[in-house]
Amino acid sequence: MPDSDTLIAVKPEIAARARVDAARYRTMAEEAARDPEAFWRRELRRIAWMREPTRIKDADFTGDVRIRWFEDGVLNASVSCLDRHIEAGRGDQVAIIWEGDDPGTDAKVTYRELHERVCRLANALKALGVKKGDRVCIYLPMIVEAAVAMLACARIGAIHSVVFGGFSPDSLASRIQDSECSILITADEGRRGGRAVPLKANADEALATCPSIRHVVVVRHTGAPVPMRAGRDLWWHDLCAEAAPHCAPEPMGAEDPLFILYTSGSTGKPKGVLHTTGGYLVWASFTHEIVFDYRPGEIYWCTADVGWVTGHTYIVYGPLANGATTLMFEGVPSWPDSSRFWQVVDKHGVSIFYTAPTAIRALMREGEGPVRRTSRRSLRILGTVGEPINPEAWLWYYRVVGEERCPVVDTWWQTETGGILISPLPGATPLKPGSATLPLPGVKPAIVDGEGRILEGATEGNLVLLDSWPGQMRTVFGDHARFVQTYFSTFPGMYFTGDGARRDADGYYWITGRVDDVINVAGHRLGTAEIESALVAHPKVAEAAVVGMPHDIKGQGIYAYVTLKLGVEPSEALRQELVAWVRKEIGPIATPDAIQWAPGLPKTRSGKIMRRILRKIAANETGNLGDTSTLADPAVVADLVANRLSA
Ligand code: 6R9
Repeated sequence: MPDSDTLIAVKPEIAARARVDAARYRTMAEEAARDPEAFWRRELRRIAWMREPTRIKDADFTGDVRIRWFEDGVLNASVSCLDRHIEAGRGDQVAIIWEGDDPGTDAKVTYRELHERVCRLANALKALGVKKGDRVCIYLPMIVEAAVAMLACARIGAIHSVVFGGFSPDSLASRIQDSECSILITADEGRRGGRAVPLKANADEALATCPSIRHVVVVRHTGAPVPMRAGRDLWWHDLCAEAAPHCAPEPMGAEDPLFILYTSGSTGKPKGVLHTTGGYLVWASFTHEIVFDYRPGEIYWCTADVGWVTGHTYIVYGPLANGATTLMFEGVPSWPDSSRFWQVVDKHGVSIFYTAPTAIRALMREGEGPVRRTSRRSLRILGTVGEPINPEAWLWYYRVVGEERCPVVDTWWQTETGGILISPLPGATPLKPGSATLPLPGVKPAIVDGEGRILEGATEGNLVLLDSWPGQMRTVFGDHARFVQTYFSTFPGMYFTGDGARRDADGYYWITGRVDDVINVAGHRLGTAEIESALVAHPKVAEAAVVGMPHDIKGQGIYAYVTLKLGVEPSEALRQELVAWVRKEIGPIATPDAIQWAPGLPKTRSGKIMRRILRKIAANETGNLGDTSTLADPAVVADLVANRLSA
């Protein structure tokens, strides 16, 4: 069994026909660093422009922070994703393969059909009064309409804000309120693992507190009866049937917003990460092509949900900009059985497969049987994203799923980065199980110590980026000060990722996980502050502190310390009540794995909760709690240690 520093050489058969081999990677990285203007002036031509930009880059990470790319360019993202493929004679190629939750259901949509569906919805939205710059919320299951809705917004210059279908009515409402969306696009129900997800019912509950919403456009998906409020709610198919099948694309400045996507941080409510049109699309297309070595005709499958950034960039914008056939899967890996992923790979002849470590770990637990039952001959490239992958899971993916034939690209990036920043390239980079390896051309990572000093060579510390890349987020919607504060104040002049990383003697990066109060549960990013505020909103809870704990499948689990109000007795019933409460407040992804009753929380004399201690107790590292001398009441810790849960 090779250890995690094993080097797996680039496969000659992959390198021979790869878009980027080792020599080409070196040339690209060297040119992008030496003359970024020339490099990006060439690369920007990979997408369609109405007016090609002459200004390339204008970025400053100091002061007010200004990030602009291709500023005088004019384009429409939907043209790159649709019209130009039709103009190039590829209108009959399949753009989207949809695989339903139920193995018997699927659909194929060509570029020509997708174009028409997008134009019809775009016209329908216009008829509802949606204009350039307006915000449209999309709360849909993994169905083709989700991609249609995103592209229809792009077509008319509306800013989409997709909210993951697993979020609760409250979470949906706060996102709609923050960006004052005027339209909500949803469905009667979603379907996952044989169960219905009541999207319209959730939406109705959310809308009680969302006065900005004028209309709700409802996709009939499962056909379940749902109440429709007269004057407000409209059926998608009625609107689209009446709308014209052609819609002129709105000319957009490269720096006009394309979308907002909410993501959790270490403090406060989720932030509306804002991405703009030109730079984002160039980055999506560039990275999708080089990281997955995409070539025309291949079937590409990213298993993420469009509610997350991975779905935005690597199900919709990147693949469609590159004229790929992208697969959208409504279901889950374990249903009807844990062979499902590989059955879908065989059914549709998938060449490139991109998923999350948590799914790999869950499937690994089921053994090799469900994988071996399938052929998987079509697979060429495997990818992972969302959280650190342990070498054991990496090797299982490489050996069992890919039969040592397919390079595994471990892609590190964030909602904020718009696309992949650190990743192997299949034809260029020798692999090390568990390492995201090297930065892509044009990406300038560094590791800094607590004081922001750049550390050289093999080292470990905080991961920062020293310069801008086209796909970088531009601001927090409606709150630029928060953008500057969150990302550029910890280490002035640098973008701080919130992640820790190690760099080995070969210059390879190993992401060690978040160093802030963000936890990563099954690849879903959650702020501990959000879960805490949900807990303290319960009438019986006085105080709560939430930390991540190691979890075999999910990477991290949620461990909550809860202090009850005076006179309230802890009980199993109350524990269950609190679990259900958090699920209702945020959504099932925030379900606490453990709730420990805490008579008090360890605090400094100034009242700050010492999370370092709470993390160690949750991880059962109680032999080494570090310095506790600044605690206001050291007895609290002894109680927490004595009563820790082994969840
Ligand atoms: C794309 C996405 C971002 C956070 C990021 C990091 C973790 C993502 C990773 C990884 C180790 C990888 N993360 N990819 N950690 N190796 N290959 O996941 O965006 O939801 O914003 O999460 O996820 O901690 O900071 P997002």
